[in-house]
Amino acid sequence: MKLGIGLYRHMLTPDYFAFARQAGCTHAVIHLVDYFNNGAANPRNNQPTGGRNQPWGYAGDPNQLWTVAQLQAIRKEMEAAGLTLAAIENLDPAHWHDILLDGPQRAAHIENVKTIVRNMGEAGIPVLGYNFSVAGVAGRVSGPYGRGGAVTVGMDGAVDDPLPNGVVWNMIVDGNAAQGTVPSATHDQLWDRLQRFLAELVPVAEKAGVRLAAHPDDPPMPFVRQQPRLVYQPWMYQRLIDLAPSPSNALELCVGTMAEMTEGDIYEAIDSYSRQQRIAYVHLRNITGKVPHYRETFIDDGDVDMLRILNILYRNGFDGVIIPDHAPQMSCSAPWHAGMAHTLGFMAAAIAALRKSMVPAAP
Ligand SMILES: [Mn+2]
Repeated sequence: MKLGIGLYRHMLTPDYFAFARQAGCTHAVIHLVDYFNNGAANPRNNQPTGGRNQPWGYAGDPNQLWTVAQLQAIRKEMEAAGLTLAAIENLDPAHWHDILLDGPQRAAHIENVKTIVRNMGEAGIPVLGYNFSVAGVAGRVSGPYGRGGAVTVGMDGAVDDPLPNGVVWNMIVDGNAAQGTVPSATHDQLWDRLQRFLAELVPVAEKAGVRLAAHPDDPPMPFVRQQPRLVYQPWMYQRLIDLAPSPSNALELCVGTMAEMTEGDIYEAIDSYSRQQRIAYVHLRNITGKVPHYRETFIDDGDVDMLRILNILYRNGFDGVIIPDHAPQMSCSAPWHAGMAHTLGFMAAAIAALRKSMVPAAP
């Protein structure tokens, strides 16, 4: 088990790399999509929240794919700072929105993702996290809900306003789109889109030495903004795994999102997926409640027994990276850093305790 950090695009700087090393991280997962791009309601000092009818920001340039040189440069810069680049998290909706929508540019967008996967393989970056979702992260609220009044994120009931044309995965892919809304799909249609995506991408990923790692739907509701969700109960991850029996068809397992789900047992689910060796990396986050009413909490303060989760992963021989997902904002001049440092300290201590414990890791 390796301790890592997640860094947004604007955090890919020497200061943040040094902060991660100082907190004990050996690995990092990075975001190359700038979720905050011209997003007025979406400040950079916290996770992009996705409130009611508030897209995060503008998607990137549809014609600029991440190049091998660009990816290699970032990896080397991080290595010089003592960090291993473990994964890129999320595709830019500009590059693949018509795969999600089954739209007219689907074939070109499949080629985009194939190119990105090949470029990552060539640049030595082994995991691509993705979220196969039309509406993306939306419908959340933010406020002083955490211990001691720390600002955290949560949900206060379902959001079913339809998705406006030009918005995909809660980012603006077309600022000049015609008035109107994105038609609703069915769950079967969305699973069919995922199946076709995996059929085309998994062989390319295998060849490139890259694992595709799926995040569950956050928030995990059957529908958000009248668009269906894929993985909104713990057992639905098994359906995704079974679509393509390959180590390159893997999970970006999000403990917080799974804890927000209304059915199943999170400990049994994580035991099952880690036994199958299908977890590429883990988002660790605690919460209280269930959708559509939950709150993110400090790592040591929610409904989930984090030591039990880490013990299950350790016992099953999980040797991938664990990163804090989001952390509450602490009251000081560096709220993001303080929240992350608190979470990373807890995680580092838990991992150290597991290594010293009498429970042997699986061979
Ligand atoms: Mn997550």
